Amino acid sequence: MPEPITEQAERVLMLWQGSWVAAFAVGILVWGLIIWSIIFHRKRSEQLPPQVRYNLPIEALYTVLPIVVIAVLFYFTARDQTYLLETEEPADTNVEVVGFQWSWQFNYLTEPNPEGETDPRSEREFSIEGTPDDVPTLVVREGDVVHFDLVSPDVIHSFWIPSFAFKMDVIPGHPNEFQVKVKDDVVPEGEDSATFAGRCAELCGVDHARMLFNLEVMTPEAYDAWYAEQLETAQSEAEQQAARAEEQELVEDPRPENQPPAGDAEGGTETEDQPATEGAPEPQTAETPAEEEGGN
Ligand SMILES: [Cu+2]
Repeated sequence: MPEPITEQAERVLMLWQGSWVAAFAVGILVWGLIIWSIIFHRKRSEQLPPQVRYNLPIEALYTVLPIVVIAVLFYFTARDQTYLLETEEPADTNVEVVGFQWSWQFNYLTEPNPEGETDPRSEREFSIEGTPDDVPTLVVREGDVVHFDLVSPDVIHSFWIPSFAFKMDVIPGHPNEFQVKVKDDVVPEGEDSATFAGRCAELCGVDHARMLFNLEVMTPEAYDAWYAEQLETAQSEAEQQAARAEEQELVEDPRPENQPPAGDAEGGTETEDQPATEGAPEPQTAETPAEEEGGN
């Protein structure tokens, strides 16, 4: 098992270890009984041993004991599952994870987007998008509560970070969510960040195996600097885009503004009535004086 880097992963590890301890206890009991009967109840003579049946206490025991074992396992599983899917605590960071064929996009949002709306209330601050050749890096801050909204535009993927000891399906049309509390001691002393592996855990097509990403856990100082830098880059990009769009509008504007009145105002019927005359306004001005003349 990889070293858990979230409080939730710690819980998963405990459940896993606890289940093994329970399994071992049952195993030791069973192996002990087998060995005991092999050693102390070997065939001693040709005589058939006394045949017994319907031992009520033993039958009750081996009915009740498995039920107790299962009930205990069930209790801890249900308790931990509830804890792992808890999203009540306000998150410090909100990341919308878009799994697509075949990479990931991480959208940093101002608030969670559990409905997976394409036009969410929450603002998108910036995005990190990968390709199969250019593996993206998801960055989180040490000690943060990080909320993940999982959405897919195409097929089912699975968002898996082994160090979270957790994975969750990314399903088209069915947004999923979970959140983790990153532990405080993830980044080694004297360093700015620690990197972990992430991958898609659901066979999702021919390039499924290339659907990798990195998780970088940064110290608060490093993360804040990184975040500010991302915001700045996103802002200047948005400004550039706006400037480009404005330029384009200036170039394209004269046409759409001149054309619609000519084509739209009088509709198709007018052009059918007067196929020879060019432009609608002219016949209109010609008609009005004619009407006035008729009235007089
Ligand atoms: Cu996938």
